[in-house]
Amino acid sequence: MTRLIFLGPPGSGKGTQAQVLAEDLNIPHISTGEILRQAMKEQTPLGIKAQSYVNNGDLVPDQLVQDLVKERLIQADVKSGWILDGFPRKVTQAGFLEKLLAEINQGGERVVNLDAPNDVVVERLLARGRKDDTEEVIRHRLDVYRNETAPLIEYYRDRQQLITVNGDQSQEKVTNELQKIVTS
Ligand code: B4P
Repeated sequence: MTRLIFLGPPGSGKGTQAQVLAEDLNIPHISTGEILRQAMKEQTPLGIKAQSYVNNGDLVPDQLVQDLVKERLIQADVKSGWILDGFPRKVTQAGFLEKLLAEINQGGERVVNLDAPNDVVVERLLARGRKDDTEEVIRHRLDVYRNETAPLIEYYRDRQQLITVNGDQSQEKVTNELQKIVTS
């Protein structure tokens, strides 16, 4: 049973690696960023509320993402495991998740901290060129990461759930390391 959380700055490879690993393991890849972008595309009430935050590189309010994570984690397909990519992103969201997982009997999750230096992630994101991948928005997302998300590294280290992987390697090398971790 694999339950993994991917942490790391924007552009560190969370989404890229989570997708590969989830396919390998045949478990759902739950990306809050993807769910929000899909909702924005379809202009659902969630998408309309989220769009200015996502486009500016700000975190969407906790309540919105927490509701969507809760709804997703009670679906039948998560019984065989899951990979959470991009959630939690704040200590408040981590507290919410801890409580939720206890309620729905889904403990034992491990946390992968994918690390990569700022200049590397800026270059990758500029090359990708999503709507929120302009230089100004990327710099802002990195500030938000440092202030809001990086404290989760200590949070999960204290709970002995943290595994750090160097994201500044080829995609294949990172995938190999992650495959070793999930099979160990
Ligand atoms: P996300 O969708 O999570 O976006 P991200 O942090 O930029 O990372 P992503 O996973 O897409 O990119 P990756 O590193 O894989 O969030 C977007 C927005 O949604 C947030 O800013 C926020 O507004 C909102 N949001 C999401 N979750 C939220 C939450 N919990 N609370 C509040 N708001 C939330 O890949 C980047 C690029 O690098 C790709 O082009 C890839 O091909 C390349 N790449 C990856 N690995 C590489 C490697 N090893 N070598 C070379 N290139 C590589």
